[in-house]
Amino acid sequence: MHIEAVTLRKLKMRLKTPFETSFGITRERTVVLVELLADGVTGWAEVTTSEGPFFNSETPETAWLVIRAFLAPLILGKDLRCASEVTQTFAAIRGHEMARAGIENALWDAEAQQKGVPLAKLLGGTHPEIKCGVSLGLQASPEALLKKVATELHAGYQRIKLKIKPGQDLDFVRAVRNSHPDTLLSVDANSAYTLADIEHLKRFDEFNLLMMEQPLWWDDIFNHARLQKQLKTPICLDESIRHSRDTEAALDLGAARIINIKVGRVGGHTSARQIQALCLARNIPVWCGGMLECGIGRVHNIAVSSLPGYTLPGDVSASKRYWDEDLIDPPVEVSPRGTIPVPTSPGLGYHVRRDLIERWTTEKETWRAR
Ligand code: OSB
Ligand code: MG
Repeated sequence: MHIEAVTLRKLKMRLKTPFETSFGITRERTVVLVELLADGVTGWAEVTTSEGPFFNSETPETAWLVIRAFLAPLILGKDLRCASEVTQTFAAIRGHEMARAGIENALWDAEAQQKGVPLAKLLGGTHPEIKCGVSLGLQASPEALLKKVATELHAGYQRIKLKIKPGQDLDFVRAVRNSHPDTLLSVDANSAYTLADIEHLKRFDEFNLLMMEQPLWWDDIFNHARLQKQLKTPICLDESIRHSRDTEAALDLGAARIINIKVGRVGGHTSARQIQALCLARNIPVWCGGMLECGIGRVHNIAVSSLPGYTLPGDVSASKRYWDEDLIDPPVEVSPRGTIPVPTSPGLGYHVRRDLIERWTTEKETWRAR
């Protein structure tokens, strides 16, 4: 693959409803898209940064800077045998996983198109459809939350994840569990607790939860191992897993029994596959997390979720839960059984809506091979 050009765009996209986590409220997403031209084919990917450095340390602006100053110059005019080779090209770059993933994943789309295969197949996907769950943001009251849960279960979603934080946790979870005794239910704290809360966190054991996601510090593994020893509920790590070595450390220490794989957080498809392979070999269930992506990131997530070992419903759900209009055609739709079919046409398998992308672009920069 000869890399001819890289274009970055920033788009503002208003969410249909604000999404609140323990680290803040998102009303409008700043979506960063990568458009990469290689051998006449255009690959697309999304840089999945949050609006500020509150999920991990990256932001749309840090990713833009790192791509402009360091990543794009390393690949422009170069020839790569395949997308995964870029991990060696980028080996000197420390951190900035989401920036790296934006470039690498666009290369994967381009490679899939060039080879005439679906991205899911190129990644090693085997499932014809993926299982879908939803992530529900913090709500004003247990009653409001119960209404949301009912809507999503009615739509067919197979697992409900509730965001929690101190002061908005046990009562909310209890209300949902009492109304839905058999639903696959999990909670996600996005690092809102500390080890001082250990007695409090133990109280979640009574709800028969599928997992508790990232209760402690965003960059911690060791203290999660201390906590897991005291909990019956399986811990799932999200924020603190950046690559397969983190995963190995977490599993060896007993810090988690389930791993959330986000293709941006771990630096791209190659790293995501290493984590998937490691967990599969150790019989650790994985699932694909979300970052409120537009259609382009969402479709990469569908492909990722089709690999062996993704046995739990993920946070990949329908476009219409987030957007009035999505950047792909058709939008991502979920069946009444709570599944999404894995595309079988080459590349992403959805049409990218350039018209909308152009209309909503607020910033754009292109770098070409000289
Ligand atoms: O921790 O999984 C998370 C959204 C933004 C940042 C972090 C997280 C989330 C979600 C939403 O839970 C998942 C989604 O629906 O995209
Ligand atoms: Mg999470």
